[in-house]
Amino acid sequence: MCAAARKGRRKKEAPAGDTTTVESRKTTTPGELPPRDKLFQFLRDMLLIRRFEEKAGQLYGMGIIAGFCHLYIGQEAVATGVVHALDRERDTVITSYRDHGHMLVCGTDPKLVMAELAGRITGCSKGKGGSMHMFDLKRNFYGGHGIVGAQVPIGTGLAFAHRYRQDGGLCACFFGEGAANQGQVYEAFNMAELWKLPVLYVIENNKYAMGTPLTRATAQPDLYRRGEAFAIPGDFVDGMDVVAVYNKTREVIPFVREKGPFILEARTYRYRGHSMSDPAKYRSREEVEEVRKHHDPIDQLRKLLLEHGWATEAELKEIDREIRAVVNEAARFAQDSPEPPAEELWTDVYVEG
Ligand SMILES: Cc1ncc(C[n+]2csc(CCOP(=O)(O)OP(=O)(O)O)c2C)c(N)n1
Repeated sequence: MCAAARKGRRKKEAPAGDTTTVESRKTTTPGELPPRDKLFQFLRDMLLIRRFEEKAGQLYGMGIIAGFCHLYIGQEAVATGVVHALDRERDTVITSYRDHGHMLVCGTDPKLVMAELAGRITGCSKGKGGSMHMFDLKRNFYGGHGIVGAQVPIGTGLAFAHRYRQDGGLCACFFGEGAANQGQVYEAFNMAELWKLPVLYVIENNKYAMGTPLTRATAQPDLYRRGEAFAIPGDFVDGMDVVAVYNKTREVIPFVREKGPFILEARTYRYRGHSMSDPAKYRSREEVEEVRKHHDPIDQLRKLLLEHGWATEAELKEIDREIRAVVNEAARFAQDSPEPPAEELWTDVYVEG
């Protein structure tokens, strides 16, 4: 039986037309508005990610951060909207190498994240993981994975652990639209549905897998339908609208806890290249500018707060100033911290003998 036929499990069909293009993305916010305080938390977290990533980009340019570094600028609403809808005491989070934003919104101290990026001993992985391999057990954040798609079976395993321990938790497992073409993803989907595991698969469709646009690599671009062969329901959301992401995640979470996996495709966009070494020549400057100008997640939330009279321009500027201070402090902390000593070469690493 296909997912569409399962009572209570299928969602509305995608609207006609190519809903995956930036142009056709809706900018209105469906559902009820969360309370004002919540909206301010969204703003703070999205700004923290934005300013943090901008600073990381600068430090990379100065040679203070080296190696791989994938920035999350443009995608802030996805991690923020999803993580705020979770129960942070019990739910787990796992993602790819584009992980700084998820960690920050999970509550890891920005100082520890920046120090990790700079390869310092004070970093959350003692400076030995770097940008792609961060971890924070206390905050139920399970990485940070450099192998495309690897976090999907691992996240499914986390969901199995929730079920096995009967702790009521779920795993929010984030991956990109490029990873959605990987074979291991479908093995994981099959088991997740077979065992009705509490896992929310969040596909962050940012339109490009390195330099390859979605439409060149994917025969069926409605990624939220990728679970149909396994009877896993799905839906999509405007990933540039934090309220929409939050509301949609809250809506599907009871289903995930009680009945099993769900695929949420968040249609978003990354403003920077794939990594710091990518000049992003495969798309036009105008394309990026169009999204920045009309769909930026932070600008949209600011506008919403102003329109409702819930914030003044001065308050918004003050929040930005505070966040910049936090990020500057994190950068100072990272630069002032020492590198790991030579003995650390042999600790916390797996060496096959
Ligand atoms: C198994 C594997 N194949 C290839 C790569 C090289 N690689 C790194 S990122 C990437 C693109 C992934 O794109 P997507 O899943 O859409 O995530 P995004 O980078 O857009 O967040 C590729 C092919 C890898 N790290 N692992």
